[in-house]
Amino acid sequence: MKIIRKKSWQLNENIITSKELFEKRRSFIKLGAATLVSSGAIMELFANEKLPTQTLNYIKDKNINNLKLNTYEQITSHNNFYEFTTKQSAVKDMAHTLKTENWKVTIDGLVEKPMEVDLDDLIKMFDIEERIYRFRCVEGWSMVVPWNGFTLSSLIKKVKPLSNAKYLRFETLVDKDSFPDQNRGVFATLDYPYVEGLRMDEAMNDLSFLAIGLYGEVMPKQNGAPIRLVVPWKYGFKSIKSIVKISFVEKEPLNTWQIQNPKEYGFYANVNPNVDHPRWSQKKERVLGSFLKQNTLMFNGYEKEVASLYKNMDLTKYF
Ligand SMILES: Nc1nc2c(c(=O)[nH]1)N[C@H]1C(S)=C(S)[C@@H](COP(=O)(O)O)O[C@H]1N2
Ligand SMILES: [Mo]
Repeated sequence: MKIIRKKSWQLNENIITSKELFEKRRSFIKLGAATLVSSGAIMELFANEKLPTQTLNYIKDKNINNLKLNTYEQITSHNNFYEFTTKQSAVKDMAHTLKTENWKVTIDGLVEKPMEVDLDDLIKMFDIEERIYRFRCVEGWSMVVPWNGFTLSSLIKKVKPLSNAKYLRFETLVDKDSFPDQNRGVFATLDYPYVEGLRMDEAMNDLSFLAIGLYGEVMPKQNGAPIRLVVPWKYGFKSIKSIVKISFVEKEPLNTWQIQNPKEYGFYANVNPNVDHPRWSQKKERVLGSFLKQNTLMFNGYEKEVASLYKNMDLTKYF
């Protein structure tokens, strides 16, 4: 029986994948029930089979706002991930081609301690917590997700930015074997890599989060495995998936959607019901799984936490 090597961010139990359990169980059934009940280890094996297995160990969010969570099924079946396809319902079944083994993250630019680090080692540096956040896509749909991960600020403190580091720039993996749209040359939907950015004070805000899982499970591929950004007061496109590089820079980076269509998308992309998208209203949103629309909240409901970041800015100009 193969037992996966324990990582500090996993439960202190022997974790056995469901496939291995299934095969073990089948061979035990062949042996017969008498042999089965005699062993404590086997009973443990069955106890472990309660699926889905929770693989992450984390500090729970108290959910003081009483947000109603979307289901795992909803969160993992309606996705924007253009590296696969622009069809939200199709990402789920295509995402298996994303190769997340031996994932490395490069942290470079204006920092005292640049590094290229294995994701497993990076994760070990931080306490994993749960964050239950609203998530609002610029297209007008939304959801509530229990993410697992660590604050971006805790990572920033580790690498010690230099005083001239004013922005962070993030990049998604480029790999033609992982992502079919990157294999389409001039017919690709976007210029890759997908790029996003944050101002230093935005990145240091306690809400800015690097997620490695959701619902206590490692990040599903369609949601941006193995590590993605979550910035809950901004439109979803800021929350870049499958990150391989974080660079500390002096100038405001150009993000993918600004490059793609600067009249419609800017750098800030704060959720704002009072500033319409040029082609549609942003006043309302449809929560995944609901029939009726609900009002969109200023800064997606995080006004208290982030409004001060923008106090002297004209939010119709810096959209
Ligand atoms: N690399 C990459 N990151 C991305 C995207 C993408 O196409 N590629 N789409 C963005 C958009 S528009 C949204 S709404 C969210 C969707 O995240 P979800 O699929 O987990 O809901 O991911 C964002 N991050
Ligand atoms: Mo989006």
